[in-house]
Amino acid sequence: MAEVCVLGLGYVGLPTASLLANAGFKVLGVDLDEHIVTALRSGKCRLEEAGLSTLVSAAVNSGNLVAGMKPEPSSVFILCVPTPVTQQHTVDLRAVEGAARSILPHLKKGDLVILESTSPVGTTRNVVGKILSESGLQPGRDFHLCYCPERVLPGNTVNELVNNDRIIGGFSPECAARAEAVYERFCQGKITLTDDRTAELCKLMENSSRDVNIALANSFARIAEDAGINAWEAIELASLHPRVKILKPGPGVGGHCIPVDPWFLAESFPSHTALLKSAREINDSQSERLLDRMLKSGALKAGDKIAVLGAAYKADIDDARESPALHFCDAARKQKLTVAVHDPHVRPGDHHGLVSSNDLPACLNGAVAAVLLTEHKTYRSLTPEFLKQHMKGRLLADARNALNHAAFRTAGFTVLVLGDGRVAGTH
Ligand code: SAJ
Repeated sequence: MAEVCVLGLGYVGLPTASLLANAGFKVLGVDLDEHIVTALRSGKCRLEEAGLSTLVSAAVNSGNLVAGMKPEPSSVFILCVPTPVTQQHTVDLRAVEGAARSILPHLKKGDLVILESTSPVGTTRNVVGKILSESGLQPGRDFHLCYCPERVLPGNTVNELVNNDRIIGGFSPECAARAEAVYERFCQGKITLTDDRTAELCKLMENSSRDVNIALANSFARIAEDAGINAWEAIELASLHPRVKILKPGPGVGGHCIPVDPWFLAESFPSHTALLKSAREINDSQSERLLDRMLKSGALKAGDKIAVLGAAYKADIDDARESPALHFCDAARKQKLTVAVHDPHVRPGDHHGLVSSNDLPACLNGAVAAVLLTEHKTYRSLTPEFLKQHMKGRLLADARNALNHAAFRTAGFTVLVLGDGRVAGTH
């Protein structure tokens, strides 16, 4: 019998299962995708994350981590399954419900069930707890039930899983104390106990707050563009104020968390979420605005090719879920432009074929314009000579303020920088 059963072996479940196994627990990792299970059985991990493959292979080689497609009896069940948002901006809890149902036959007195997936307020008790009550066992009385949100930053997952402070929300204080005994085996951050509903709201507040703050930076970028000012400089100067810290503008907000989570609050509390909805709209329309500026430059016409540099939603990761590149490509194709997307990390087969190639010259070849959407390290050293060698045209848009604009302008490029409204040649 496993001591811990982790359901969902994605960006959070896999490192969590591995850390628990390396901390000495007998762990069963469960996923419905047989490719993930097969890969894990041979000690491999498909995710590109610093330190993750070493962690996974150590856990598998120790014999403490095994993989399967179905849960088995265990003392602890941790649910790390996706909670996506639908086209109508409502939460899709089918994976949580399915995971809860899959452990129902195995649940026994004294077990601990933890939900980690980001979820609307009340999901732990009203969805997971309710389903598990069909066993005749009650949360808080017969088994322990908790909500323990993850807070890790993709790209730094392993480090943050160990070192971030953690919140544990218990259905009862006893439930929370039981979960604390599990997490403290690998978590070196401060662990604070609360109730399940507060922990659920807390997680949604964290990501909504970041979304709103990015939308604020993007609004400032729009103002600066209209006013003929460089927002990047203005933001840096405003952030010298001791109580002001403005985030960076960009082509929008991607990933599976920040663009999704505010909708959970909007769905449950429509009267109090005008600010959150407005932030979503601003962030979602950023890449289309950039395309508009490119079109207004007059350098592009129907049929022309644009090279999109960067499909991942942020620098130096291989994840393109909800990436601004998806919005940009859709908008460009609507304008009858041909789009070729390059990314050094995202595989061409992933994300419905978003990435055309991992070969940069092939992507740039014959392009009239190039647009940098993700500031991957490899792009920072791009030179005008390299782009000139492969591109047909000389339009360059930089959504991350990451390139040496002066060098490109000197080499004859028209350079549009998101958030910089100054007229070329005046700076
Ligand atoms: N972005 C900007 N400007 C900024 C910062 C970010 O445009 O100044 C963009 C990024 O380019 C990216 C998006 O926002 O497209 C999100 O990136 P991120 O690094 O802010 O966050 P995520 O989605 O990778 O991870 C977030 C984190 N939440 C917070 O910082 C509050 C992480 O701690 C959570 O664990 C994670 O969501 C999650 O799983 O919920």
